[in-house]
Amino acid sequence: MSAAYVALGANLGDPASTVRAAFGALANLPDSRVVRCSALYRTAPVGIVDQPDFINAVALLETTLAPQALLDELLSIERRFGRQRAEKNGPRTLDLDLLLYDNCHIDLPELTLPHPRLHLRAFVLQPLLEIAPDLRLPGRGPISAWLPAVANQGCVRL
Ligand code: PH2
Ligand code: MG
Ligand code: MG
Repeated sequence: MSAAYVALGANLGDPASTVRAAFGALANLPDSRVVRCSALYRTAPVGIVDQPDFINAVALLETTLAPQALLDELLSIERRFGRQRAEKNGPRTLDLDLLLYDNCHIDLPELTLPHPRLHLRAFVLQPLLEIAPDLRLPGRGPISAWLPAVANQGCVRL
């Protein structure tokens, strides 16, 4: 079994209901088990700031799916929730990002592991810290060390 951390994000429709329903979709993935789910967080948009606030969360899965197979499953869930890819980093009904998969390093056009920006985003670090306080990022040390730098990003636990 491998450990995979997945980030959930939504800011269109009813994002809190969507993220809760997405936890359910993750629980139904083949050859996988949801071990832990964070609370929901209301977060200020990072990047394109002129869009609605996000609801974000993180889940820990145990899985025997390979990283790319897991990614394909996540993209399939996004499509089922009506995801349309218009503007990069723009508003979305559901975004599921693979953050970490064991200590794997992968550098492919469709998948970079660890996620290259996870240590710069309060909306990922804060829920990660909640479910895995001792987690270390391969090559970057403990996640707790990265939190002070993102303290100015709006992120409120619901
Ligand atoms: N996702 C992005 C860009 N900006 N900001 C917040 N607060 N939450 C997100 O999930 C998010 C974002 C690209 O995936
Ligand atoms: Mg994303
Ligand atoms: Mg994504």
